[in-house]
Amino acid sequence: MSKSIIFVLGFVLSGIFISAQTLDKQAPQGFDVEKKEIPHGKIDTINYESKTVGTQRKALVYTPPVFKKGNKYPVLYLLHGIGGDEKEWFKNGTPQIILDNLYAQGKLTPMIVVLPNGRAMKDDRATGNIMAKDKVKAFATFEKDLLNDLIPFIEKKYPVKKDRENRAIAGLSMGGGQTLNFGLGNIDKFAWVGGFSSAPNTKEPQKLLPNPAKAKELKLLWISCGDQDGLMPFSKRTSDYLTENKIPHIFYIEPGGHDFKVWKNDLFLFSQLLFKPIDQEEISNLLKSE
Ligand code: FER
Repeated sequence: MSKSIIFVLGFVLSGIFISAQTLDKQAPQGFDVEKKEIPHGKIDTINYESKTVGTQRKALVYTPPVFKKGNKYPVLYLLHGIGGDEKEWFKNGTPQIILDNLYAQGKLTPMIVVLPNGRAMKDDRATGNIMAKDKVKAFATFEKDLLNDLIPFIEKKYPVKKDRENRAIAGLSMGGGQTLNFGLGNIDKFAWVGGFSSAPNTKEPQKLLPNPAKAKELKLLWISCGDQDGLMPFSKRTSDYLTENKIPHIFYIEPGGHDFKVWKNDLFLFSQLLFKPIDQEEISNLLKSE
């Protein structure tokens, strides 16, 4: 047998391909319930030196249940919303439970997940007026902190693959806007981009992606929003622009509002697509069907 046939067979047999048949539109009951009997990943708190902010900053890092220092892993940077910090996903979205459960079913490519603090300023806590101008601005400043401080730190401290095809970014609301702004603005750094219920900080489409064809280099461009969410126009105008410019992407309108029920479901779906050969059109059609 030729090497390429063995390679392809290996992929198929290990279930590493995701196909529409194996992807639920809504996570099944129990997807976010801790199961004692399965292996668990580990959560670390890290401190990194931020030249951008001039402080030590915190992030959480989730390593998968089977984590061998000798292997190298792709990385997902998962960003929080305007009322949160590096612990928001962990406390309200329990990615460690959702992902442990998916690993137990063989549904994920092993990856490291980094939960940063996306409010890049000296006092980065979600206290006082979270809508204050300087606090909102700090969500834009985070682009520099992420690219110049946090990513290099993670790449030094953890056994990670450092090319764009092994780096993903996703986030909810303000973090969704950051994801689209930073991801589409740095396609040379990220090949997997997921904006969940993206907020008004999302750049206007023309500014977000002045050269739409560049986005064809992405492996996955995911945009989702709850059908009851008042922020829908920001996702819709982005998706419309992509469609007008014939840029493959997934636009998933799901039942729900602006809350973690939606974002947990997004993480459940999005994480299963990461770092695998996927067909965006097939998945898009599946998510559109009634
Ligand atoms: C706004 C409405 C919502 C806004 C931000 C948000 C900066 C963010 C919401 C969230 O992160 O959940 O007008 O302006």
